Amino acid sequence: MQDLVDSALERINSAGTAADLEVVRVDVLGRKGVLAQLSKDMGKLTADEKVARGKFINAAKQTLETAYESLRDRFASEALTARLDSEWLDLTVPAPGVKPGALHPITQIQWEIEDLFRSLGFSVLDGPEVETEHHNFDALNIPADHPARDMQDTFWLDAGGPLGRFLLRTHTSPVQVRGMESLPLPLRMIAPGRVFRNESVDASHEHTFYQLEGMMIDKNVSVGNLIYFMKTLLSAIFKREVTVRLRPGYFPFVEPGFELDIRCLICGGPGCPVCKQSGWVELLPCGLINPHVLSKSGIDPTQWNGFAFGLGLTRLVMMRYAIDDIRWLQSGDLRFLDQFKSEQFAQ
Ligand code: FA5
Repeated sequence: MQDLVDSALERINSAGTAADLEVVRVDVLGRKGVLAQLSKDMGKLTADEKVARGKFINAAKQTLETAYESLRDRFASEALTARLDSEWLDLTVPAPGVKPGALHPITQIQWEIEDLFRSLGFSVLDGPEVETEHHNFDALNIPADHPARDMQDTFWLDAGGPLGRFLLRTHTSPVQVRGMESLPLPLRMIAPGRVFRNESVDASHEHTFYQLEGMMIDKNVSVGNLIYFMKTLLSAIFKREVTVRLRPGYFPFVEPGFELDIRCLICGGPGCPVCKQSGWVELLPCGLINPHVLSKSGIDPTQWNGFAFGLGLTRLVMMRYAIDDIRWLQSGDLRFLDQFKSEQFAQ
């Protein structure tokens, strides 16, 4: 009997593959296998012999099953390892056909200007794109019945609060008000961001574009200070001489107010669709802060004054890279965007 068990064990241990082992399992442990043979003549045995045979069969069963299971598990683990090796995937390898992205040219220039103004002691503020009527208009000296509201038609929300209805901000100037509410005096701040207007789109006008607001409040701020900062900004961005002109401009929140225009860098002056054939592009309206605006935000205009400007950031990017149509900037067209990669990686 022991021989039978030994040779069954030998057969199990010498199975070379999972398939061989399965055949052996049926032969040895199956219904007609060794164990079944050992039980075959049980009926002819005495009671004591039956007990001894039962014990023997149980021990044999355990030995054979243990040998079988350990070999079965070994084959399974080897199969799994082989499969993992063959299907091994390096998740860090870039997928074929996916090109690394880059910062949008507006973001690149915005960051450059932020760095410049930080170096001049300005804080960089962020404001909400969904604004209150108070911050976007009233606090800037543009009450509900003022014609200046027509210059910036926008998208109104049904909801509102104690500070009036909500709207998509038409300019970054509301962040001036938020700056006056939150920063101690004297203050220097800039606020880049996205603004929205309900207007027809053409080569130089978008419904959604970027501005960069700037404001300085101190004692005895002059137009000379304002012009100094505007010139510093333009020469840092263009890194060359650009022709500008300053002319009076009307904005209810500055007095006096100016329009700073840049000689069109697309056509160089003779006229094109970007400059509406005028040779000049409106870029940087600015002025000294209207005393009413200061007092509306709780600042004493007899003690403090300041300047503010509202750079057309999207237009500045157009001028810097000679982009002849503003619509390229929001097109998401990779043929356009790819051109700005090398510039970014060079920095
Ligand atoms: C304003 O938005 C004022 N808040 C600017 C200001 C701030 C004046 C502080 C004084 C003191 P304006 O509507 O002109 O002004 O817009 C400012 C600049 O944004 C323009 O010079 C122009 O460069 C840009 N801009 C205006 N409308 C568009 C448009 N639809 N698409 C692209 N750029 C525009």
